[in-house]
Amino acid sequence: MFEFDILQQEGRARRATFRTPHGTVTTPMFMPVGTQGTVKGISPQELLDIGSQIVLANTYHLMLRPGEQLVAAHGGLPGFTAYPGPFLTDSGGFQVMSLGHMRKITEQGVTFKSHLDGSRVELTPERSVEVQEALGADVIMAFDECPPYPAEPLYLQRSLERTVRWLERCLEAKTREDQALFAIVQGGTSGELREQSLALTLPFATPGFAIGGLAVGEPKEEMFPAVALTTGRLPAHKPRYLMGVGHPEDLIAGVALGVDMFDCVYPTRTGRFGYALTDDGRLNLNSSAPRRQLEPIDSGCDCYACRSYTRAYLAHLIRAEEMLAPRMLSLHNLRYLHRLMARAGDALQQGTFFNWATAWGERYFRQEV
Ligand code: PRF
Ligand code: ZN
Repeated sequence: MFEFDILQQEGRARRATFRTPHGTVTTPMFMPVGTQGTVKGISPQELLDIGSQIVLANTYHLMLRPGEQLVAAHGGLPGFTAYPGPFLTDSGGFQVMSLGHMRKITEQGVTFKSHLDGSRVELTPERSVEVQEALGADVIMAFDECPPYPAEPLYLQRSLERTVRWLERCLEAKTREDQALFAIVQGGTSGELREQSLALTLPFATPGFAIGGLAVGEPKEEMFPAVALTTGRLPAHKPRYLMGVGHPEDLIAGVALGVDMFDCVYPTRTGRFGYALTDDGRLNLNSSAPRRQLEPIDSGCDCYACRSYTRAYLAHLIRAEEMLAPRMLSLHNLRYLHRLMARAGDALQQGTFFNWATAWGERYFRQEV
C-alpha cells in the first residue's frame, strides 16, 4: 500500500503512480476540494467522468457538522458521500486559523469558537487523528500550524518547532494501518526556516510530505523559491503535495519544481463567480462579449459544458442567476485542471515537458493586441 512509483522524470518534474486503498492515482494531479463532504455542485459520478482522482475533505468542518461519528456510521467518507475513490483529509489546523473565532494556540493544541454555533471546541494532534481515522480517508494530514503572512521570524520558528512536536504526537496517536499520514513542512518564505523545518521533519520518514505555509498572501517571487528549496530537499521517492495552490500557471511551475499533488478551491470558487479557465487565460462570462459568442468555452475541452453549450447560453444562465451556471463552470474548470495535469504527464512521458510548458505559458499569458 502507498507505493509511489516514478515512471518518468525530466529535470525535477516527474510522472508517477501512487497506490492507495481506494485506487491507484497518477501524478501530477489536482485534487478537488470537497470541504463539507461534497465538491460544491458536482456529483460523484461527474467527478469520476472528468477524471478526478482524489477528493479532499476537511476535518474541521466535518467534526463540527455532522460530527465524525455519523460519517463513520456510513463506513467513512466513501459510504457517506457515495464517491467511491480515494479521499484525503486536511487536519484542521489551517481551517481553525481561517474560520474559528477567539483562537488560542498552546503547546497542547488549538481552542476556538465554532463558526457555526459559537461553542468552544478544542483541536489537538490526538483529536485531529481521531477524527481523521473516523472519516477514513486514504491520506490524512499532520496537525500543523500555518502562520499568517507576514509573520515575525521568531514566531515562525517557534511555530515550526511546535508543528514538529505535533507531528510526533499525530504519529503516536495513529492506529490505522490503511491510512498514510503526510507530514507538513512549514517555515514561511524564509529559506533558513524552511531548512530548519525540513531538518526536523524529514527524520519522521512519513509516506509523503506536504509543503504548507505558502499561498497565504505572499508574492509569487517569495513562494516559488520556498517551493524550490523544499522540493530540492524532500526524498525523491515519496509524493510531494503543495497545499492550497490551484492557479493553472502555479500548477505548471509547481510540477516543474517537482511537486506531485495540488488542491485548491480556486477552480470551483472562480467558476461560481462566472469565470472559466482556458489555455488563453481566464474567460469572464460576466462581461458583455461572451453574451453573443456561439462557440463553447473551450473547443479543445471534452467536458459536458463544452460539449453541450455555447458561451452565450452560459452567460445567459449567469445573468438569469440559474444554478446550472455555477455547476457547469465548476465542472469545466475542474476538467481543465485535470486535463492540464494529464497533458503535463503526457509531455513527461514523451520527454517534452519543458517545451510543452513554455508553449503553454506563451499562449496563456499572451495579451490581445
Ligand atoms: N496546512 C494545512 N492545510 C493547508 C495549508 C497548511 O499550511 C495550506 C497553505 N496554504 C493550505 N491548506 N494543514
Ligand atoms: Zn469544458
